Amino acid sequence: MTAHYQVRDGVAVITLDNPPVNGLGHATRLGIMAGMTRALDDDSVTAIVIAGAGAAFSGGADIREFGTPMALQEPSLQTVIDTIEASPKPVVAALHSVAMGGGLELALGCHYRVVTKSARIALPEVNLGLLPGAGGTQRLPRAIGLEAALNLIVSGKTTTADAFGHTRLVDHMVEDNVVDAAEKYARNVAHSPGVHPRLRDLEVQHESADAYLGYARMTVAGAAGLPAPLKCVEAVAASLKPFDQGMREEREAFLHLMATPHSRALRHAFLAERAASKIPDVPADTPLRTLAKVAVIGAGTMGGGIAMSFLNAGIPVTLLETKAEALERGVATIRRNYESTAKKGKLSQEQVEARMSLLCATLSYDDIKDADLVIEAVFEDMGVKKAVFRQLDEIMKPGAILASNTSTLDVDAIAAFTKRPQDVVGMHFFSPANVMKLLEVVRGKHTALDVLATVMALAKKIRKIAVVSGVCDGFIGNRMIEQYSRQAGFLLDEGALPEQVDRAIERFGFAMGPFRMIDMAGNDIAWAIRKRRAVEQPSFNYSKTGDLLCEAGRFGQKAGKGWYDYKPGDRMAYPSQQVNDMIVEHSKDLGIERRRISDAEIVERLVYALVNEGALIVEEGIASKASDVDMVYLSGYGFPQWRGGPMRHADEVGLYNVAQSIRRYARGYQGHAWEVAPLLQKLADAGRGFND
Ligand code: T1G
Repeated sequence: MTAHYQVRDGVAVITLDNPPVNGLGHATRLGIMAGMTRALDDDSVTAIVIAGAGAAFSGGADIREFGTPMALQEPSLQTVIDTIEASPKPVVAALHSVAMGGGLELALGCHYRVVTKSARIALPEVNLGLLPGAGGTQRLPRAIGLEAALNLIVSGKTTTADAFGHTRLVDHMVEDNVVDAAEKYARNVAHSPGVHPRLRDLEVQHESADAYLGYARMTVAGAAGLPAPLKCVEAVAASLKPFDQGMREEREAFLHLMATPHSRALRHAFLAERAASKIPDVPADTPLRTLAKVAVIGAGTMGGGIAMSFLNAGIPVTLLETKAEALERGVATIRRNYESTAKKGKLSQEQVEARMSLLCATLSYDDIKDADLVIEAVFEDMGVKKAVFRQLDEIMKPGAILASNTSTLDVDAIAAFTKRPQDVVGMHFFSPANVMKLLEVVRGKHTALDVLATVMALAKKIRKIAVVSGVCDGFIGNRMIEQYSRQAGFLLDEGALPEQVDRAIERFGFAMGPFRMIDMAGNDIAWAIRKRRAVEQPSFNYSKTGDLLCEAGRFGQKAGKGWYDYKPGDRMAYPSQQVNDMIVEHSKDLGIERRRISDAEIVERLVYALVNEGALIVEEGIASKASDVDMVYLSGYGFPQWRGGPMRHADEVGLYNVAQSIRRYARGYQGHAWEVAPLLQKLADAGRGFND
């Protein structure tokens, strides 16, 4: 059982001890119940304190238990809380650091709460497609009021305890030593007359509840088709009813949400994000290299954005350029970005100056030689990379990590330009690098384990979601997006138009469809990749429509025209008659009789192109697990969070069905592009999923 029991001067202290965040798994719930039984049976015990060992009071129900019989196994969290609330002896919660989800609900079931000011408080279940399922929607409104509780529950946001100092959520606030304070508080109330206060006995007051709740329903109605936010509103609304009725309504809604695909996907994404930082063959206790000083080579869009990622985390950066005007332009862009953020009120002027003060700009390699990490973000050309890495090999101190921001080039080939390939790694940021969460960490065949461990720890510090990729063309994300874009082009040949393809996949949940996306990134970039591919892999063909577009100078937003037309100062994408006529004409040239293509087929062909390539990537060991592929698409390519990523989505559809659909498309136009990946077939035959 993962809870300890100790009696100190008449006060029983039950300490949750289930690292890393005292998740309220079955063993912990058993431990609390055992402690409560001992305390209630012991006449020498006059009061009870519940505390958390280590870094948290409790991070809530144990998410790893969800979807298993243990999640609802008695004693359920509900039973534990009911036992606490019914105790004739006062129970005092000692909240420090983190009290979230079921952890906060456990505290709400106690008679009193002693809290450290800085404790992080949240009911974040909505982020998992759920709602607080152990009384939070009923007790929190009684503790802090209907509106404050609804805002906390629907937003899932974290606040600190000092925001609730004046409410029934907090009976006593301390700076630290919360357990001692709670024990003292417990002794004081142990002999207070009458029954001990229970939040369930309070009434929720609101002068115009119906109007307020009507407004709340309206504001969450458009939550991207997600059921949880509205269910949260309804459950909180039930707190205006008798307590037991409200509890029944909360329970029913919780069990319903637990069974939705949205929640399964969001819980998967939560665990996948944390699993991505674990590299199977890199021990968790691998010593990290020092990382105090960072240098970035190249002050262009990527270099500037990368530098900002470090400055935002308070890490000093030396930015190196070869030409003075490029360097000045780069520094000015960084300042301008911070100033515009400050104008939006998201940064103070002091913070802008503090970050700029961490930036040092130079034209001399000499100024970066003692950096612990140098990231080159120079022109995407192997010749240029070779010159840079040869220079770095000469001047950088021993043990410095040499990273390339390359998005397509072979990291092993780059490492071979140096005499220290073990110190070379890829750090593929996504533009804009100071905004996008995804960082592909590309491990070369010689990259040292401590280099990987150091870069993964650094990624967390600069708030990136790092996913390790092996060396291949396009690593994980871009290799998959190439198949996705290929299918998008073939769909145009057969009968679809850009706006139909984009609309279909955006209805599926993507932030942006393939044609709007490439218009923003630049059609000439895709054109260059197709030209390179035509030389390297002639059999790897594409629709010619993309080339026709570029030959007409339609490079995208930057050219004022691409797949769509654009108006100056307006980022709206307007369907282009000229492009649509070109597409129809091209089908005629191919001798294809255009057909009506359903949105369902569009979505399947785009998404299964990702899934199938993702399966090959996992099978080749380029990604160590399918959930890493999901994290790349959730954090870097606008895949809908509530579908959990392409591999998770395929699991939800059923790999048997995915394989069948792929085989159907293999019999169609450009069917040679479809061949069911062996891993996908193997799992389908075994009735399993990628993320089992
Ligand atoms: N269950 C199991 N493991 C958890 C966990 C949880 N609730 N929360 C965190 N972990 C693990 C995480 O996987 C990682 O593991 C490690 O802890 C550190 O996490 C009935 C149904 C608590 C603020 O949604 O927000 O209660 O990778 O890297 O940045 O109504 O974790 O080390 O093996 O995030 O310091 C509701 C989710 C659950 C809180 C700590 N609770 N957790 O942040 O560390 S549902 C949540 C967080 C529920 C009830 C309902 C954060 C944190 P590993 P970390 P961190």
